Amino acid sequence: MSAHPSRELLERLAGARRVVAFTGAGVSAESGVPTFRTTDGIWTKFKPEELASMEGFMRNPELVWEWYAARKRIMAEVRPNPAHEALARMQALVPHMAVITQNIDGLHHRAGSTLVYELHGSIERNYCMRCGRRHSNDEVLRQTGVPCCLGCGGTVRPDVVWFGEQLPEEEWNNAVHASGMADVFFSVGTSGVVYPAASIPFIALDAGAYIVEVNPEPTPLTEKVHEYLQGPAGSILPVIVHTLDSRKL
Ligand code: BJW
Repeated sequence: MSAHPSRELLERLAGARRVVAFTGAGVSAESGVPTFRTTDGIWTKFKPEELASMEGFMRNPELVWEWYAARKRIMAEVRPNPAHEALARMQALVPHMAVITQNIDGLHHRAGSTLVYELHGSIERNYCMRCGRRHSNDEVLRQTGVPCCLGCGGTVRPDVVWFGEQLPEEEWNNAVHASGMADVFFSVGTSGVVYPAASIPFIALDAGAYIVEVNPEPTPLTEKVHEYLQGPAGSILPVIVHTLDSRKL
């Protein structure tokens, strides 16, 4: 195990036609966005079924909205970190690059990645549970408590995927397709325990991709990968991109 990319990885990247990066909360940790399952993660303080499920929302919508309003404010302030920036730069160095993210923070887009599949929705969107009308964060944060639809008065919820809910079909199908086509596949900053997203690296593995994991801690995927780069994504990914870039000069 190492924090430095192998010669094989660099050669495979230099020859790759399609590269995929699959990311989780760890890629945004160095931007100041809390992760879920690390020792100081969100789920050590809150129960997932209370905050990220329809049952929890129906039981206590005020509590769920209080949590999302706070996270919306945090995520509006944070900036992409060197890991997001490295992935955005990587797309200029390979013929085709897709980012598949479980994160709702929009930081890959903000760093400049252009092909991003958001499997768990977006903190920037909200919709009415009765009529489907979309509401901006400004519109919901201006209201106190549980926001109401400006059209029909129904209850508005964040456009994110809670436990027990299906992932957005088009994003999921695109992610599966991209993973099955990848020559090199990075799994970055995810504990790999939430399904169906956690099956994405295995689709790439079964299709013959070279699998690289970047994470300070091992995960259920670690023993299956071709290369495990142990450490923070904000240190490891820039080194890979810099080395790849200097080889192309
Ligand atoms: C760093 C780092 C640094 C730190 N650099 N790395 C058994 C029982 C009950 C349910 C199930 C079950 N088996 C399967 C299920 C279903 C369930 C599930 O998987 N549960 C498991 C937890 C057991 N899945 C679902 O319910 C999904 N839907 C579904 O299955 O639908 C089926 C269906 C079919 C037909 C009809 C209807 C339904 C939906 C899952 C939705 C997950 N939603 C959340 C919240 C999103 C909204 C929000 O954020 O508010 O998504 S939960 C949360 O976990 C969030 C994340 O995207 C997701 C994954 O977490 P992630 O990204 O991996 O973060 P962490 O914190 O776990 O890991 C961070 C990692 O980073 C760590 O490894 C660190 O080491 C590392 N790290 N610093 C690099 N600097």
